[in-house]
Amino acid sequence: MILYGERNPAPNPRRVRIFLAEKGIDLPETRVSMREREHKSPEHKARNSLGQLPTLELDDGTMISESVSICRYLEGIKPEPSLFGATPLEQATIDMWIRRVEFQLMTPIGMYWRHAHPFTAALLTQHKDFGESNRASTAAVLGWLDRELSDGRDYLAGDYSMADIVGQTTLDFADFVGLETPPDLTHVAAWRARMAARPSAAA
Ligand SMILES: N[C@@H](CCC(=O)N[C@@H](CS)C(=O)NCC(=O)O)C(=O)O
Repeated sequence: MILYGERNPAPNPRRVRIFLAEKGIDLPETRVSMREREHKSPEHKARNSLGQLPTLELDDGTMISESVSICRYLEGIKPEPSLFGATPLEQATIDMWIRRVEFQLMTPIGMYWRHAHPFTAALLTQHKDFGESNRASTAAVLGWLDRELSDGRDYLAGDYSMADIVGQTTLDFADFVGLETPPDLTHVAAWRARMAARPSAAA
């Protein structure tokens, strides 16, 4: 297998690296430089027609994109330790939290990055007012997340899972773009500290 990815702060390839570290799977990443726009090259678009990272190439040449889908595949071939849940309820709860993080949290952070951040200004026509509006949207979702975590649970979906990896990478990327978690959100801060203490956080 060949894993195509990019260094931090790119959050989606990092999800897979953290997952691999947690699973104890040794799969080095082949870098596709986003700075050099290699992810939009014909060579990479032949792997992933969206020109995005990460992409996993299987030994028979099959390509899998989407970070969560890549991790689901890897979970299938190495089920332990389980990061997508064992029972139907665990699996549904983890899936619910992955979707909530992606739709509720990653969406405004991604829109801020695309429409308000100077690093992306050369890549698209920015709608600055819309971009800036995502600062308040992100803050509102973080407040909701803090209330969710105030019930005393250590992880988003029960035990540590893929949902936490998606959340961790999303909020670390939010820090990078300038949407830091407000310090008064103590439950989110404690949950993030739990993730940051795991050796996989270095991925
Ligand atoms: N939903 C995809 C998102 C992939 C994605 O947006 N990756 C970024 C790098 S972190 C990328 O390739 N951005 C370039 C683009 O979207 O054109 C996933 O989870 O893998």
